[in-house]
Order: sequence, then structure tokens, then C-alpha cells
Amino acid sequence: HWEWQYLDLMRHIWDHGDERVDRTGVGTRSIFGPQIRFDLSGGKVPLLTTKRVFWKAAAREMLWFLTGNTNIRPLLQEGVTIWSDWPLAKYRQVSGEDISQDDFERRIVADDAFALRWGDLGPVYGKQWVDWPTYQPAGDGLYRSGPGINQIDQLVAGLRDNPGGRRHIIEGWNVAELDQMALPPCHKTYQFHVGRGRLNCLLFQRSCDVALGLPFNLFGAALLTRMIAAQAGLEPGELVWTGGDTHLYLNHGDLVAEQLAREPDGAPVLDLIDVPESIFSYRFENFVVRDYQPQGAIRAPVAV
Ligand code: DHF
Ligand code: TMP
Repeated sequence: HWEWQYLDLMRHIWDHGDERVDRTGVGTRSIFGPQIRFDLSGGKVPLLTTKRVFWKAAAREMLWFLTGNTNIRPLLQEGVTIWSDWPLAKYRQVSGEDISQDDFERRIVADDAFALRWGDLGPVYGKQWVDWPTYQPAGDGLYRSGPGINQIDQLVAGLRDNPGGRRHIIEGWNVAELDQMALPPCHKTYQFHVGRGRLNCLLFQRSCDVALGLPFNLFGAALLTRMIAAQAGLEPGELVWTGGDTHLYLNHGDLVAEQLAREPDGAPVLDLIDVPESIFSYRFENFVVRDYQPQGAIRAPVAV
């Protein structure tokens, strides 16, 4: 079963990872540079069966990236709360107000000005993917900002026109803007490759929370590959995932023990229905996951 790759990675990090203090202060065990791969053909999707993964939140997050929006408000309006912790921490720190997560989220949804001021993550994934900023010489020795680059549009066109290309890349790591982002991109580079009429995707993730982030990132990458393949008239091929600093947080021990006591079972399938004209016109209703009967959810705290 493909999922053993995930479970073996988890076990290996917990048993052999280098223990260190990390940015969040929680502490991790970490390894560097693992790779795992999954077959996406026939609708197969790397959705973990050894715990319930909230794939609907991961799908809504991926669609939100494609809109170019970087404010958590549209996510909250759809009930997705996975990005709230970071703006919330900032708000608490700056305002000194001891507001609950629920109240903060309600205010973001209800109050336009509050959402504008406190809900934005900075120029993260969505912005870089569809509107990477440029500057151009103005002729007077100075530079002015030029039109943004839509990497997603260019990628789909490039796959159609030149499938054999070796430059099919989506990049989130805009060096000039890292300091404005709530978090510098983790799933920072996606490279695509066409072989035998199939679209393969390699995701390079510079930093990976194996227990909480990776299950979402694998599903997200598979979904993105499926959408792009459909737009480029290709069948999905393989997803190759490579991590940089790949870690388990020290407070995830209970999750690790519980999940490693389980065995994978079943083969969930992701169906795309009503493939729209454009990569930017997908709606949540275009996706169906079937044959997904996971074991129970396992809760664990997220390090902020
Ligand atoms: N920071 C850290 N430390 N780990 C992350 O995985 C992470 N991911 C981010 C932003 N910062 C991060 C964005 N993605 C969850 C999943 C993905 C995600 C953020 C949070 C999460 O908490 N998942 C829980 C609850 C899911 C839910 O309530 O819908 C899970 O059990 O999967
Ligand atoms: P860092 O910026 O200090 O590396 O912290 C980011 C943390 O968030 C790290 O634990 C990796 C995790 N993460 C994921 O695993 N997947 C994601 O999609 C995101 C946004 C973060």
C-alpha cells in the first residue's frame, strides 16, 4: 500500500531524527531530504487512510490559492480555519487583547475593515502564483512596477504548447517579499513533467510538519496536478514529493504512537466532474472523493 511510505517516514523521523529547538519553541525531530512518490493514474489520490484527513479544507485552500487572494476571510466564510492561528497571534501580540480564536474569526467575517487590517497573510502563495510582481526600466534610469506574472496561466499554456519543456515550474519563493509574508512558503516549488502523455508533478517542500501539514500538502499537490492535467489535456501521472527539513514536533508523540499502530486500508479516488474552461474556474463542487473510509481523526496541536 502506498501509504506505508508516509508511515515509514514518520517512524524513521521519530526514531532517528535529530532533536533540536525550532522557531516555534516547541522542538522537533528532523531529517533532511526524504522523497516519496505516488501514482495518480485512474484518479488514485494520496489521501491517508490511517487517520481522517479533512480533504475538503485542503481542497478549499488550494482553490483559494488559485484566486490569488491572501486574506483568510474567504476561507473562514467557507468554514476553513487552518490559517487563523498566524493572524490571530499577530493580533493578540499587537493589540494586547486576549481574544478567543472563535471571536477573532467571527470578527474577520463580520467586519470589513478588521478583515483588511488583520486577516491578510501578506504576499503568500496565491499572490506569487497568479500575480508575481515585476519591475521595468522606465527609461529615465529608474524602475517602475510592471504587470504581474500569472505563473499558473503560463504553466498551463506551456504544457499545451511544449509538453517536453523542462521549465514547467510554479515558484512561491519570492526572495524580495519573504519578509512581508506571515510564513515563507513551505510548499515552495512545483515542477511538472510530461512523459507518455501523463503529467507528473514534483513538489519540493522546504519545511514539513509531517503529522499535520504533509497530509494536506499531498492531497493539495494531487488536486493541483489533476486540475492542471485536465486543463492541458493530459492524464495524471506520478506525484513525487521531496522534503527539505522534514520533522515531527515533540508534542506530536501521541499522534505518532496512535497512527503507527494502525494499518492502511482502502484506495480512495478523486473524481473531477464538469471540467471547466479555465484553471481559474474550478469550484469545490467540481470534486468528489469516493471510496474514502478512513480510520478516526487524530487531533494534535499546531505549532505557531
Ligand atoms: N505550521 C505548522 N507548524 N504546521 C503546519 O502544518 C502548518 N500548516 C499551515 C500553516 N502553518 C503551519 C497551513 N496548513 C492544519 C493543517 C494544515 C495547515 C494548517 C493547519 C491543521 O491544524 N490540521 C488539523 C485540523 C484540521 C481542521 O481542523 O480542519 C488536522 O488534524 O489535520
Ligand atoms: P518555518 O517557516 O519555520 O519552517 O515553519 C513552518 C512550519 O509549518 C513547519 O513546521 C512546516 C509547516 N508547514 C507545513 O508542513 N505545510 C504547509 O503547507 C505549511 C504552510 C507549513
